[in-house]
Amino acid sequence: MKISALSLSLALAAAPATILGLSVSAFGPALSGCISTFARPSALFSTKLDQPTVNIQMPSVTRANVDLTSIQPHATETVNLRLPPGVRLTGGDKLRADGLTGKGVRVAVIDGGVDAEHPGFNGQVKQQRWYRDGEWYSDGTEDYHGTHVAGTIHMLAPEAEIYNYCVFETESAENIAVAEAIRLAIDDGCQIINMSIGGPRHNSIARAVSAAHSEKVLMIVSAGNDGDNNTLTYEYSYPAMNSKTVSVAAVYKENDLSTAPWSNTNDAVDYAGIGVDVISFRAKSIGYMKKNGTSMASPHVCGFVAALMTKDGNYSDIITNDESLRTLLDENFVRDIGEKGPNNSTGRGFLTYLNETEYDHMNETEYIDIW
Ligand SMILES: [Ca+2]
Ligand SMILES: [Ca+2]
Repeated sequence: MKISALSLSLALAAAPATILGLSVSAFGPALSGCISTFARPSALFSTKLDQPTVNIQMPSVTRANVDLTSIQPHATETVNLRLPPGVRLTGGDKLRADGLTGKGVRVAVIDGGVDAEHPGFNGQVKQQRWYRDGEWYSDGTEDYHGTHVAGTIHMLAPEAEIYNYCVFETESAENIAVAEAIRLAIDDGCQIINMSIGGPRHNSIARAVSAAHSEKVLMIVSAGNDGDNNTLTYEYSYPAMNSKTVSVAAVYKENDLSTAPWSNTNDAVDYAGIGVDVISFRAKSIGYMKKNGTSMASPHVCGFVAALMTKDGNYSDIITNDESLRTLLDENFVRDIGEKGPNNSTGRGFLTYLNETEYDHMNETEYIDIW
């Protein structure tokens, strides 16, 4: 049976409260324990099949009434990207201004296929492995999960090299594909891995995660979309629950970064990223699309960390493994959400390169107008 990202999205649309259970049944009992992606349809809790896409034209540099001074393309970019709100709230503009562009950093995107030809990537998708039968970016249903995820990472770390490992649309069991992809990413010299995927605990993946951890490869993982809007109940998803990975919850841009009701809550959640109405690249065309999910929150954190890891930057020597990363983030780049201190829905809080003043300014005045 063919596995694809949107199979899950359809299952999500049908009954978002039981995502993982449904994803298993959707993939058939023979594949129980399967891994799924964590995108959600745009309309929350919709019971019908929604197209999770809002197509947005590529920005024009001459657009009226828009201050473009802070959103000029990076020197190496051939396309004038307009940085989306989530990227800007995470500090995308400031990272670029400070020269933290991900140069010298290799990021693994274990996901669906990425449309490497999308002009927004500016050629930074350097390698694609595992699957190359038919169109990389298409599963025939316009889900385009991998391209969207990789796009967010790229916009935060425009000079990072993206290595794409396609673990969907394979004919084999995808758990094995994920474990294999993690090992390939280690061998390929990736320093950080984004996994906007998840499922029940699986030994092959746990072993691969341990291998990556001992090789000091950072792993940023979506917390999962199984949330019941109750922080006191736990929803489990792996490899996010694995203590060797960084688990990322989804929050809204609005209302003081309130938690998305479907974002998993548990004591393994480490941080939060923007995961609602996230604008990123749309495969198969020049442009953008909007998606929801912890799938979209994780790449904000991954891209941010990749930027911090910029070779010869201020933080490249500090981030040497998972533990040093957490210490750096906790001491410098966390914006607490809700009750003071860590909690089950957003962990230690929202990660951003902006200081409090800059964040408040961006939040109140800048980011929303340009879209
Ligand atoms: Ca819960
Ligand atoms: Ca808190």
